[in-house]
Amino acid sequence: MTTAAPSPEQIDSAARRVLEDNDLGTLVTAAPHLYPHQWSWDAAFISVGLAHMSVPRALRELRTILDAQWSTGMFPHIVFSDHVDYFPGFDTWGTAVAEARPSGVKSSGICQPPVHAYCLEKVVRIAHAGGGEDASVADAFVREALDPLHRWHSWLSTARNPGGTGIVEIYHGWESGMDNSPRFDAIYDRVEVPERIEMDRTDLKHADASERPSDTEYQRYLHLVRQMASVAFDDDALPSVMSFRFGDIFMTALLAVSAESLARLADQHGRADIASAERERAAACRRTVEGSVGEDGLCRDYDPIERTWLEVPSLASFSLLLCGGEDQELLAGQRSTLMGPAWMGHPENLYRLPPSLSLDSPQVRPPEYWRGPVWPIMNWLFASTALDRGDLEFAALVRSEGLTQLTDLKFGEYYEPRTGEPLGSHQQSWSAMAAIDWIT
Ligand code: 9WN
Repeated sequence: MTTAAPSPEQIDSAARRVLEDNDLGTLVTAAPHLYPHQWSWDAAFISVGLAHMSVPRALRELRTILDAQWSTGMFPHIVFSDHVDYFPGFDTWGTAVAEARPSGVKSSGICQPPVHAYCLEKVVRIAHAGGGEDASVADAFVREALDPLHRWHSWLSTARNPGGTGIVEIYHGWESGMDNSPRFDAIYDRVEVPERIEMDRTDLKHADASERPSDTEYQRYLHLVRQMASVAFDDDALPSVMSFRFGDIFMTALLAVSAESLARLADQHGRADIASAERERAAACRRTVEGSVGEDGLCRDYDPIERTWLEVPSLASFSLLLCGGEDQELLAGQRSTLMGPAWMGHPENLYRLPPSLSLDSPQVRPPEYWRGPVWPIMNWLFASTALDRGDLEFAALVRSEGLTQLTDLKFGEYYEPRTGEPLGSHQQSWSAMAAIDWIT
């Protein structure tokens, strides 16, 4: 006897339960065991899910991000809760010595992709659709958040643009959010770890080793943290000490997306100064993303040391679909490649969803993390930005396939593209958020 698939109502209520269970009051953990703290871009996405449940709670989540902002403008990638079962924790990060860190907040010392203003705009729309008190608290929050968000974007455009290319530069794969994607392989090969660093891989207690980065990769990750700590996380000093420097085209596209959102929010609140600066930023980032497109029509990351483009097709190669651009042919080309037989339409795929890597890629290694699996949050992001650009067909396809994938009610962090097996953490908050936003 086959059991009926859960209804949208059942998926929605299971997803809401995930956010409730992971809620520590001022922050929702990215996942119950594997990630017991607040992650920056996770939290932004999660706030959209929370807004469907309680607008004040969604704003509280975003407030925790703002409270953790460094004096430089950076939003740190982790705000630590009191949980100790996570490595590397606050002490290992060494950010106690970072002058820019607000003293009352324990955080890591790197950033993650800038999706905050984009998600805040979604929260505001949900609040306004509800009206009443929700709309006025959301508006009051926006008025307070405009300057911090503007400083965050400006930091990305200055401190993280040391070579003036306009491509957001990162100093750790964790900053990209796509940690062990083959995008970074050539750059990680330059990272030499002089002596073995003591590690406590708490992650391997909560996820299968075959789905996580290797020990060799983790040694490099930790070495980079040490390099940053050696200069007390000082932005000016980082470019000269870091052995990992990478021009991230996906981050650049997301900066365009968020800058556009921030410009609209600023307009709504009479802040023409921020609106015009953010609109300029968005246009410049979009031009940079367009300019990264190679002969195959895909976006490329940049190696700021060798000053060359990096030709490693991955989900990030479709960054133009996130931010849009002037050249409609380029956009149409990326859309058709992504939907085609090497990517979403691969004959071995269980669902027509955008994978982190093509199953035809020489570097593909599902079930490993960002080397092939399908990520529900990426499904949501690509569907949501497609909808914003008016591509209803793409958005509807990904929503429908993405929801079917989530009928297992596991809310996997990522999924095996061929079998649909949930991988990494289960009850992952941002996967639950995708379901809530799609259904509600
Ligand atoms: C390191 C929390 C985070 C996501 C990242 C994802 C993974 C952490 C890890 O989990 O990264 O930051 O330990 O693997 O790659 O995108 O924000 O969900």
